[in-house]
Amino acid sequence: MKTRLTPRSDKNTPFRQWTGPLTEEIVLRPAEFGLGQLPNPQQPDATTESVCGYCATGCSLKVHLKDSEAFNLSADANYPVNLGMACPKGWESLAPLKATDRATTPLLRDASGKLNPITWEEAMLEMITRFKSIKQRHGGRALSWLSTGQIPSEEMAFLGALCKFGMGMIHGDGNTRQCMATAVAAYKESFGFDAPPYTYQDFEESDVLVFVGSNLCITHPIMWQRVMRNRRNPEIIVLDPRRTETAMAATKHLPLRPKSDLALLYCFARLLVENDWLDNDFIQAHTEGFSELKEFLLNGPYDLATVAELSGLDQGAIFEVARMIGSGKRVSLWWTMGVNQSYEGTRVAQAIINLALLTGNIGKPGTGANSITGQCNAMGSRLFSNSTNLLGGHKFTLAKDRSKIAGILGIEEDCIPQEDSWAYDEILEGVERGEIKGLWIIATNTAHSWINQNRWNKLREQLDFMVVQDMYHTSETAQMADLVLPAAGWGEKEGTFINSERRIGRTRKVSRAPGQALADFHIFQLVAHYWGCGELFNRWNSPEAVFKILTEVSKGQPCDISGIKDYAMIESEGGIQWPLPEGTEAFDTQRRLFADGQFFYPSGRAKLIFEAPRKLPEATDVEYPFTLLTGRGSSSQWHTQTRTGKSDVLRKLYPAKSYIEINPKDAERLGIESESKVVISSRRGEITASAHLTPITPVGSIFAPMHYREVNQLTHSSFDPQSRQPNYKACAVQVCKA
Ligand SMILES: Nc1nc2c(c(=O)[nH]1)N[C@H]1C(S)=C(S)[C@@H](COP(=O)(O)OP(=O)(O)OC[C@H]3O[C@@H](n4cnc5c(=O)[nH]c(N)nc54)[C@H](O)[C@@H]3O)O[C@H]1N2
Ligand SMILES: Nc1nc2c(c(=O)[nH]1)N[C@H]1C(S)=C(S)[C@@H](COP(=O)(O)OP(=O)(O)OC[C@H]3O[C@@H](n4cnc5c(=O)[nH]c(N)nc54)[C@H](O)[C@@H]3O)O[C@H]1N2
Ligand code: SF4
Ligand SMILES: [Mo]
Repeated sequence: MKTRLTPRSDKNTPFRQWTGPLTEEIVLRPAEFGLGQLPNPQQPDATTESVCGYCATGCSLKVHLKDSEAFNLSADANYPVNLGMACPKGWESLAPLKATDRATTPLLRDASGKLNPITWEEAMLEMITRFKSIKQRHGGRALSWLSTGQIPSEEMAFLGALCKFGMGMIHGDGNTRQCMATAVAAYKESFGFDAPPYTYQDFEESDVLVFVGSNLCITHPIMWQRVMRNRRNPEIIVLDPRRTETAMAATKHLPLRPKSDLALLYCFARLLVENDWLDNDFIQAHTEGFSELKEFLLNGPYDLATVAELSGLDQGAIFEVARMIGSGKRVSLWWTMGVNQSYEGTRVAQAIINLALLTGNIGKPGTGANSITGQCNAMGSRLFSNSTNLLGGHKFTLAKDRSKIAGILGIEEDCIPQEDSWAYDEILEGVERGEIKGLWIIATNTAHSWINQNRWNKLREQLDFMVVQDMYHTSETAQMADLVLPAAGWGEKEGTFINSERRIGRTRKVSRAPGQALADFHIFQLVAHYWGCGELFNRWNSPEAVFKILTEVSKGQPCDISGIKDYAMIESEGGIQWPLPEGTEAFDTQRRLFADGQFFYPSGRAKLIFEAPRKLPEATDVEYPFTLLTGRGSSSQWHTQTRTGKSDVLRKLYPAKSYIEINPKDAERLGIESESKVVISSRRGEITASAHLTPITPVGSIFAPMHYREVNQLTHSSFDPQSRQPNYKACAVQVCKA
């Protein structure tokens, strides 16, 4: 197809009247574009359902429409995930759509540095001209993209396919690197595929629930409600240096020293071995590496006395928890960012997986080594973003995988790169070295959330052209862009998300995007068209058509969803967990993996993987004596607050300005008064915040919520070598009165 790249003169031409270079296909589908009609105009006052667009719990919300526009929400009582519950963010999810700082037209930075409104056509021409010129001069490796776990799978897949197969990029990654990469790496190595095994029903059917580095009460409040529905009088054990809301509500809190998890988990495993609290039959039949693990545990410094000293915990408490794990009851082990965001997170996650394998706590109700995912569609990104793995969990490096995908998509095999993409930090290093010149950022706010911001600020200057595609023109990253593309958000577009328990759920368009903002899906269609590779995507003409393609690429994979016929089936089933291969006759609403003890390696066995703990990349010292812990501050704040910050209701529920939590003993020693200003400095930067005095935070550590931009000026660029996930949760800082 030949693309005409002639700009039109009339800047105010409404999108749907464009003729120019748009394909007929796009012109004929205005209803699916942001400017078009809402679905279901026949029933303008109906109620419809849509899965929430914040966290990976994946609650279903009932959306009440008036004149086809959403005006109110309530929690869906019939959905198997949330059973009529929702958290404050869910209840308030319509508010961010109406914010006054929505990006409503594309914006281009002029020579004086100001962002000015332009038409979509001008925006596309600018983006394509600049990116093509970079590609001509430096090759496809000089272009890269950074995306997200917060757009539907159909959009992620389109983006990944467009960038790699259409535009010839090699390197792209997403904010899921900041979040889930460790769990992915751990599962892949241990189970042979990235496969969280559980279903939420396990929260209710477990006798012993162990949460490692997870503050479920505020980060996944509806999962916590599921724990509260457990009628088995469970032991709830929390491993977290802070006495969090979750730790307070638990039956046992182990306030371990930051990053002493690995030694502690090995100590539990050693106690299991020493006391023969093992499921020997399971180990024999379904795992490999047991004798090596045993030797490692018994010969290493993982005895009770050494580990108690190292972790700052009581020997009796450690022993008691090991006994509970080895009790033969239904034990489930859950982890989130206290594990993943670490320089040795993959091994910590695998040490958790090992405990489940050693005790046979997998594949049965109330069990599992269960990574809890963060964003609404982080799980979709893990399978379908086409960044670090080829669509559907395939390998770029395997010829047979490339040929399978090329065949299904009807594209030339050599469109598919034969190498893996760089990870987020490697992409930014590529920018630093001047190898990457053009960057496209979609639905993530790098300038706030990426580790060690000083470095990022310098990187921006290295880029020739940076495009940011966001709902808001005010996000820190959009403010640094050369070109801003206005995107529709959750509620303004169609697609599917995959939640933490592998459940695919529907999200719907219930509101019109403002101005000329378009669904990311349509932006990708436009880019494909203007780039001149629209033909590759002829079949990708609606989210549901793309979903069909995803079901095809998944065939034969552990995540096979070829049995899902269409969106209507997902809705009528109350969401569908993967896998669901074609021909599945009947299936349960709650399904877990590995009921047959068969893992995804050819041997069918899971691997017991271990490695000695490493040194902290930046330990505290006399100059920087505090450990900085970072994480979520409240259930009403979402990440960089571009969305939750727009709700009048939510804003009342948390402090407006940056604060830290510090133990009253440390505060007293330093003469810091409650709510007074303090200066926190690290080797990277210095910030000011108010001090909230609370015994939640242990002596020697401070906690800073990640919702305020300041925090990542302090964090230290260190990464887990297996997963390349940033080590957000431990660096050395100094605190003093302002
Ligand atoms: N309200 C709200 N909910 C959210 C989000 C949000 O922004 N706001 N974000 C979503 C996303 S994307 C994610 S990834 C999840 C994150 O969910 P969580 O991981 O539950 O949240 P965090 O607060 O980042 O980290 C959890 C805990 O790890 C602890 N921790 C720090 N260092 C260590 C350590 O060395 N060992 C152990 N054992 N624990 C440690 C911290 O003290 C903290 O309490 O939340 C999701 N849900
Ligand atoms: N210090 C520290 N830093 C952290 C963490 C931590 O614990 N400590 N946690 C890390 C983790 S786990 C995560 S997940 C990241 C999150 O970091 P980010 O991804 O940077 O955070 P968000 O605020 O969710 O950014 C999403 C962006 O996408 C935009 N957006 C929302 N919906 C859409 C859409 O549909 N389309 C488009 N185009 N744009 C949209 C929003 O306006 C926002 O600008 O932060 C990481 N950073
Ligand atoms: S728990 Fe998560 S999915 Fe459920 S309503 Fe809250 S933010 Fe949405
Ligand atoms: Mo996350």
